[in-house]
Amino acid sequence: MQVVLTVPKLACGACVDTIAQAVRQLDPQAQVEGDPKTKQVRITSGRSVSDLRQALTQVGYPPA
Ligand SMILES: [Cu+2]
Repeated sequence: MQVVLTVPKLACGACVDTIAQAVRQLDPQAQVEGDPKTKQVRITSGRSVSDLRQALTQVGYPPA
């Protein structure tokens, strides 16, 4: 499943790394791409959208 979340606080590559680590704790095989310009994070994983949203919120990047 692929999901695109808008993350207003996504500002740089380090933010993307933090988000990617959080997602991989849920799903080690997840693919995570983030673009600080568009504030969009594209996640490919087997986890539900609500699990992913919660993981991002827990590390300080709540999706819009
Ligand atoms: Cu950053």
